Amino acid sequence: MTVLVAITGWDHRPWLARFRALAPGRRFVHHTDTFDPAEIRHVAAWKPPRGLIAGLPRVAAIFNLGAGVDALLTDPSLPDVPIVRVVNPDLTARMCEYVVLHVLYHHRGMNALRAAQALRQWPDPQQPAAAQVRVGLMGMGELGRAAAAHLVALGFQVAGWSRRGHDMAGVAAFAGADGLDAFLARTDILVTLMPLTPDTRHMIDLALLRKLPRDGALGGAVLINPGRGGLQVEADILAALDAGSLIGASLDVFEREPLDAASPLWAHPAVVITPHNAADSDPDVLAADVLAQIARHEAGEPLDNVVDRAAGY
Ligand code: NDP
Ligand code: OXD
Repeated sequence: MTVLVAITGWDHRPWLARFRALAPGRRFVHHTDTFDPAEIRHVAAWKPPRGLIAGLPRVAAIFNLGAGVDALLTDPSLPDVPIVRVVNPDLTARMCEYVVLHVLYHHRGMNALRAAQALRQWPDPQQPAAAQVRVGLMGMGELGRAAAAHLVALGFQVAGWSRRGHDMAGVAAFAGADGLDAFLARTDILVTLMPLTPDTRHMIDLALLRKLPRDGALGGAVLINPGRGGLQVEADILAALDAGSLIGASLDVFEREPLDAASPLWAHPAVVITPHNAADSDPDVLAADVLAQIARHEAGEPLDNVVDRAAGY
């Protein structure tokens, strides 16, 4: 059966090329090509046009080409078929690189050091040890747990907060609304790796950021968000930076992407901006996973990494 590749926002051509190279006996079409909707059983999708998948009468499964399914789930017409998301060591390793890079960047006071360099100054900052710094991960799923393991190995005090709690050696566990304030009160560097759902939308607001400590080893709190822009209220991040609830931030994702050229975040000296590339989906790696799962599905075997649609992730 034909596989529909429905990608917007990314270049779809490397995906099509990779799929065709790996499965020359199968037909792959992009959603802008001419095809019969009834020939499609499987869809490989990233931000597909709304209503497109509802128009495929024989669709049996959707393969989301990223880890987060929030964009897909905003389509109210999406048929009730399994949605598979990306869980892959390559994607996980990329996210771990991002988290470690930015935790170390703020831990080592790089914003201040870069500013001093620009002025040809030779400052004498007090550098705390990693063991004095408390990192807190909101979201302890595939990516949060892997990042936590790297941070533990570097010697940071690491805690995780999640919906149902977790059990990971060396990482303090906090769960649900009851555990949130205690988690925030012990967090100098907050890393948000939650999915965007109705429960998590705009959770990173001024009220939450005010609960981060100001007396930690870094002299204040830092936010690192490689999760989703919809988790944060950008005006509140700016207000928290102004008020001293935050001393720095690294943001990979934004409420609207690309970030508006007029956003004050661009020029803020305490903010590092990256263009939603914390963990890119690499077609050379991930197309093979999709094809393997399609083959299993056609053989009547269960799919892996199926999204819980009620939970939204
Ligand atoms: P998982 O589904 O494996 O983990 C999600 C975690 O978030 C779980 O620990 C879950 O709790 C927790 N969570 C969900 N809802 C809530 C809630 N309401 N309150 C508290 N905790 C909650 O996702 P991944 O780790 O694979 O990915 C996380 C996110 O990272 C993706 O959804 C995506 O948005 C983002 N991402 C960003 C990329 C980028 O390039 N910037 C690349 C890849 C992913 P529990 O364990 O209890 O279920
Ligand atoms: C993802 C992403 O969810 O790239 O995988 O944002």
